[in-house]
Amino acid sequence: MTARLPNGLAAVMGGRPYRWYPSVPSTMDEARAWLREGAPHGAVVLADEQTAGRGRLNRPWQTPPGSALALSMVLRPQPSALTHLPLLGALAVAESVAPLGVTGLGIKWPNDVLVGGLKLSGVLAESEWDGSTLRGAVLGIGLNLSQDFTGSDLDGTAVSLQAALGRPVDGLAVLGALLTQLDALWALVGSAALVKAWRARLVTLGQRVTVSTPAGDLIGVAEDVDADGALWLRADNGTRHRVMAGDVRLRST
Ligand code: BT5
Repeated sequence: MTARLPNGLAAVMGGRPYRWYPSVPSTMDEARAWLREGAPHGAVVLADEQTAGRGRLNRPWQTPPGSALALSMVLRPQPSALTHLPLLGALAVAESVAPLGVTGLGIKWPNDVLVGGLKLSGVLAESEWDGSTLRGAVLGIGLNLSQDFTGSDLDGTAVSLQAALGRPVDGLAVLGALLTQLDALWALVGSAALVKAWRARLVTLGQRVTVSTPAGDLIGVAEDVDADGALWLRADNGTRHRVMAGDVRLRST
């Protein structure tokens, strides 16, 4: 494995413990295994390619070789702060690519980073429990660097940083910026300041949306988010709903 480490990765990682794989089913599983072995807070698993990358609800996440960042960071949060991890991931991605001059950048509730309505990055937070004791959490981030989605099954829904900027990107520099943001924003996890900064980048508020939840679809206006990052939706019949997890689709009517 070491022989194939990409040049410059060690410098970007500094003193941070990390494991890099040319190809792995999912960095989530590697990071969870490492967490169970005692990985410290901030340890990172990275892969050039994932053969079974996953999103929420076990949906597939595509990471072809040489084209994207795929990483999972081991975190040791308080149980009460678990709801903030998706916010941390999405905000860190947005803040790390914003200085590159990406236009139309925003976060779709709760944790998709979009450019011009297309998905640039997805975030997945998972936790490891020992009965009722939280062992730790893993924050997974997939960030498209250079894929061309034209003609693929994600044509019209996904975008890479290179396509958004119209120029090649330095993946190591993006990784460095992302890790810097994750470390800095970690200090805000559990606080109102994190929610405020994340809320300021949300493109969902004030929009008419369909929210698919495990309990079924809700249609209405996305009114606000609360201290946990939950979405408050005013349904067409006037009732208000608090949604902790779900998928949002913008509606034209
Ligand atoms: C997510 O799920 O967006 C979370 C994705 C997390 C991926 C990272 S990569 C590192 C770590 N290791 C893993 O195995 N996972 C994490 P969700 O909101 O459920 O979105 C999944 C949907 O996004 C899929 O059903 C596709 O429609 C779409 N999708 C898949 N690959 C994509 C890509 N590369 N770019 C944009 N959209 C994609």
